[in-house]
Amino acid sequence: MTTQDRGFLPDSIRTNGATPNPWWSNAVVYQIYPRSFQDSNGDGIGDLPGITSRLDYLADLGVDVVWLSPVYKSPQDDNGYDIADYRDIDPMFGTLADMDELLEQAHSRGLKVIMDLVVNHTSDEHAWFQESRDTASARADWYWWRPAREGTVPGTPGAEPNRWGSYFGGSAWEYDEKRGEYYLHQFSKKQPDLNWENPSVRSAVFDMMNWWMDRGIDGFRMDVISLISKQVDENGKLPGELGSNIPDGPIGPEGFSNPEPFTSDGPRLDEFLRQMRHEVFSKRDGYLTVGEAPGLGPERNRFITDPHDGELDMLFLFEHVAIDHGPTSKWDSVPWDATDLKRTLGGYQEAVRNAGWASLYFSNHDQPRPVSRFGDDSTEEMRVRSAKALGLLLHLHRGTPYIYQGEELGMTNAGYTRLDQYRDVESLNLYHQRVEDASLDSPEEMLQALARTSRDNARTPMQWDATTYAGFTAPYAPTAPWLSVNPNKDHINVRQQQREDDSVLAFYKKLIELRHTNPIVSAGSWDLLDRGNPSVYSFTRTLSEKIAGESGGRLLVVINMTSRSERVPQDVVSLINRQADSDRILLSNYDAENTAASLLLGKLSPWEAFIYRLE
Ligand code: TEU
Ligand code: CA
Repeated sequence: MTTQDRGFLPDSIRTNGATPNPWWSNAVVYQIYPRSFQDSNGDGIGDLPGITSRLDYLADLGVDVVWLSPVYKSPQDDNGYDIADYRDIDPMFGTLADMDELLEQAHSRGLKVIMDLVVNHTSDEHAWFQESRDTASARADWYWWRPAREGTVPGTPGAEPNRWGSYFGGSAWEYDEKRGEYYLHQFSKKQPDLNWENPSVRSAVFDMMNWWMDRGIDGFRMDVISLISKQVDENGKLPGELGSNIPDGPIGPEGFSNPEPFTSDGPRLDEFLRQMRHEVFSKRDGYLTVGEAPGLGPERNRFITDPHDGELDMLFLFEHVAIDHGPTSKWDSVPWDATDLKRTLGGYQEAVRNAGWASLYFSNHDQPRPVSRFGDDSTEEMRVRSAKALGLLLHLHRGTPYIYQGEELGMTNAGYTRLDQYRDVESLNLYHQRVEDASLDSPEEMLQALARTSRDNARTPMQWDATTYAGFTAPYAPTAPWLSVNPNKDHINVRQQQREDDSVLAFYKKLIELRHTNPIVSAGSWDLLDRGNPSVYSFTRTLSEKIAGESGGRLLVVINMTSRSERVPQDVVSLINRQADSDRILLSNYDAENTAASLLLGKLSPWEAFIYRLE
């Protein structure tokens, strides 16, 4: 198969008149976190030659697109989301030549490659920022510089320009001795926010994007792209700044306000994204753009992804990965049930019914592992059943599914019990601030919160086999992996699952194949059943024969989201009409006979999930 025909739907099939049949309309994307995927040189850190050596695995899995988390030159304060040179590869990951080789090898296997684009901020070590520290330089206005509050001593608490807190803890402002002013950083202090108001910043970013597109990449995943336009008053002042006409938001328990209402979905976001489309993508095709969009809801998703509005192909929304978050912080967890997922995922689906497109994800390098979080990893049997159930649930929605490395194995949270096992800047900052500086939590409480929610849960090395370092790096490698391997690599690993027909891996392959071969899965409309049921998630997918001819039809999808048996919902009973024909079961995480029996008895087994062909 060539790159061209992968992902294409037959011409006759339109996605229900909505998005006009782009190449990615039945594609599946696989996210690689390069640090943790495959080490090729024994330094304990994954790298580009390592990824290239595993492309056959990805081709065999059947995915269409690979998204690489950042591999650019970086001091690695936030594992590469702090970029010091956009046009070079960090030596830790390899060279530009290694990147070219990866692209060539991927393309020859029919795989597209998109890179992470991190342009809300750069590293403080980027040449742009270093120059910007000098008020006389041409780049003086490339970042959000502000003086200390009048009547305060610069650099002392309370002298910050406003009260915004950083997402990684502490103030969002850092004082720079050289410039004698503060700069804004929504993330770590080594990630200063770029000033997109300045047209030269925008053209420098678009030049760089064109440079990569010309080099042969197939698009970008755009980091926190919803944050690039900040709300300012008519004098260019940020909320809460001295003399600003816009007040700051409420101050939280840690003494800071949340910048999100003022920095997410700012007044010029659409304008900036259209300009980007025009400057970088308008003369190209066969590419994919996906924007990470904290703070945006389903309606804005519809607008931004509607091709008529000319912005982005799809967005990552956050509502469904916040259903277990407490009211003020992701570190307090609250109970959730299937109705929360139906409300959030369902809300995305309903908003793009007639225009626009959805991305589908449970997992990425920032989220805990879905099988530990939404599934049940307490026994091996439940881990396998629930990993498959969650995969089936997600992949049977309408949109573009994203698989994060290891999700296809049902990899679990890290299970760390000590602070010295963590590496993530967010986790470490938080512990220091909440436990050591402010005594808001006890060490035990914080370790529990980290074990549940830390981003390092997703970042443990990929489990290829059962050897000492899980095949991520050679067992005799001089350096241990940068983050320790989960001991459950002994039984959860690629090699093992490739040998078993009923592994989570084998099940994911079927899900991917189904999206490629069954137009109802990629194009059919989505209709929720039994909205109020807290235990069973069920819906139908329908593709009318008028659009799809023989490929049309209707699928019923049912997922028991608990580790108990549950009654088959009444809606499902009436659709199946007591036929319960095992030949109609397209896929089940039990076997088809078993599922047919469940339907006849009206009782679903724990985490039972299946697709039933109605018409
Ligand atoms: O994440 C931004 C984001 O909104 C998060 O998921 C964030 O990690 C979380 O809210 C913190 O509590 C993106 C990247 O995916 C993340 O890895 C980077 O650290 C961040 O941007 C800054 O570049
Ligand atoms: Ca390496």
